[in-house]
Amino acid sequence: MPSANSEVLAGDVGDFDAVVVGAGFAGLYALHKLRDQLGLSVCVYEAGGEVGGTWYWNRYPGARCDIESYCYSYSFSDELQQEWEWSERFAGQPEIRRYLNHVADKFDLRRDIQFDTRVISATYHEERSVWEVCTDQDHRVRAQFLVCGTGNLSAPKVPDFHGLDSFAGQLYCTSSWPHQEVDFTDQRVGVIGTGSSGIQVIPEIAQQAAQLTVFQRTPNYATPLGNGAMDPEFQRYIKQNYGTIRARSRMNNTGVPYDERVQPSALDADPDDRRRTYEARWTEGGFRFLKDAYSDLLIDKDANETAAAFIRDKIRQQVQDPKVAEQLVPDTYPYGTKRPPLETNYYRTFNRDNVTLVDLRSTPLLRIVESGVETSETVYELDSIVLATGFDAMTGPLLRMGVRGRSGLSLGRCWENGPRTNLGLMVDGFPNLFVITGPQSPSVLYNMPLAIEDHVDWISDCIRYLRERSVKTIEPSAESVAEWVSHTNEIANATLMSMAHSWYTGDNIPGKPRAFMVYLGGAPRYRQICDDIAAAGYRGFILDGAASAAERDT
Ligand code: NA7
Repeated sequence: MPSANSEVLAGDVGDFDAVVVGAGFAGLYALHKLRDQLGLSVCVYEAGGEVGGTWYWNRYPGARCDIESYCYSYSFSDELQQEWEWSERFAGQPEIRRYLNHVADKFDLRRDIQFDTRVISATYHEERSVWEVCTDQDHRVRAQFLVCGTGNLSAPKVPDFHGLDSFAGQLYCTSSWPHQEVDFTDQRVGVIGTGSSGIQVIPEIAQQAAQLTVFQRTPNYATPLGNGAMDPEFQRYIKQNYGTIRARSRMNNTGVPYDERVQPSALDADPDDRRRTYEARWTEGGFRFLKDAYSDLLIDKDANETAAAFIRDKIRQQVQDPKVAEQLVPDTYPYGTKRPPLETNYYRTFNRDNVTLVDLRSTPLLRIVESGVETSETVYELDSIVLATGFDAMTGPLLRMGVRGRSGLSLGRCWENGPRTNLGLMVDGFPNLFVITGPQSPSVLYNMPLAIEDHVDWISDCIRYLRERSVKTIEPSAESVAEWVSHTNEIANATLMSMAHSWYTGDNIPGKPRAFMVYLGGAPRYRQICDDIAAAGYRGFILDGAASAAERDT
């Protein structure tokens, strides 16, 4: 069996059953599942120098997950669950990376991963029903199955600020932070961007820099993360009850075993009760404020406004300067329709003498100059600029990979008006191409490790089904894709979620087609749909060029 270990020289690497792209949470589990449980020969390509994916690249100070770590972790191995100890409720990036390295060691994954190697093209050859994958290290490899574990937030957006190259100081991106520690002591630092990454990095840099200038275009609704040391008693409880906890997590739309106290309507609640509910969820932290209070917050604008108003008041209470507070208060879109960041000391950071907020809505950023950032008002002289400007989310990582399906059709052409998938897992015209947590699946609105496990399990079951029947190819029918796209749009349109300009809709990337890219029907319902389709012999899919057994029988 060929191997993809680092001894492999550039050139023709040979034939595999499956090529997996990416060695983050998704790629690691896909390798384990396909190689160790299905017995396939698997080659993994990873652009980073180690395992970790998102958690390899986003190593900026303050980077941390915002789903509780005992949930934001694999569930597939009870031994792994039992042996790993989380030190904090919400683990920081170094700890998550240590965890993923532990997983790679435990399951002996590295020997089949080619690091520092980026896939630059993947072409489907119809006559042989194989994918040919080429890398920037001149590897060429063929496989029956191509499994993309490329992540949803792995293609950084670097805004084309006029003059960016002219900046004489240091330029950093949160999404590709240097490996060596960055020391901002005595520096004048500018951070551009106040999404989740900016909101995590700003309080950290503020503690070190001589002067921090935050350039904010759109204020966010950030609620407290509620982090702290992991309570040993709670850790013991989790380990004793992991099975139940995971089962409950999987039945929750966020993938976390919240207490199921969510009430139907914020509007029906007595205002005092509602305030107490919001106060309690605020204090408890995590996504409880959004997901565990009232179920109409993302459906009814007036209901949403009750939560938004509560958060605005909280921002005003935390920020001493009323003018700065007003600039930090979001008022142009409903709460939760941009990915809501969770914060630790973010708003209070603006009370520090060394921190200045620049409101880019009233004084737009004109250009980057040699000495810093020029807005319509002035030039901010800086030693370092940190870009926390986000990602070409969901579709970006796939479209940058140069994928071509039947008849040489590029994925970019196929998705020129937005992503088109069945279940967010497969694309018509691209046989045997599987996307883990792809667009139009619950993905980023569910707990990612569980979303990944669900998808990898489905993919693995599908491949097993094909192999047992000597079926060479599977792809969704054009009709099933059209139905899924319209189903996902219909659900999204019944919510407030498209009302903001966000990476959920592609609005953050100039020229990107607008489409809501996450399935909003909830992970439990979604999982049931996926299971039903598989149980019906892959209804809606074409096997070896013919409709699935279920459709032939009807
Ligand atoms: P986000 O959430 O997309 O945030 C990017 C931030 O950068 C946001 O405040 C943007 O303002 C700002 N931005 C982007 N382009 C510009 C330009 N050209 N000028 C000024 N400001 C700009 O990315 P994050 O990395 O913070 O978070 C991504 C996800 O990673 C997060 O949701 C978690 O799931 C993990 P805007 O809002 O567009 O006005």
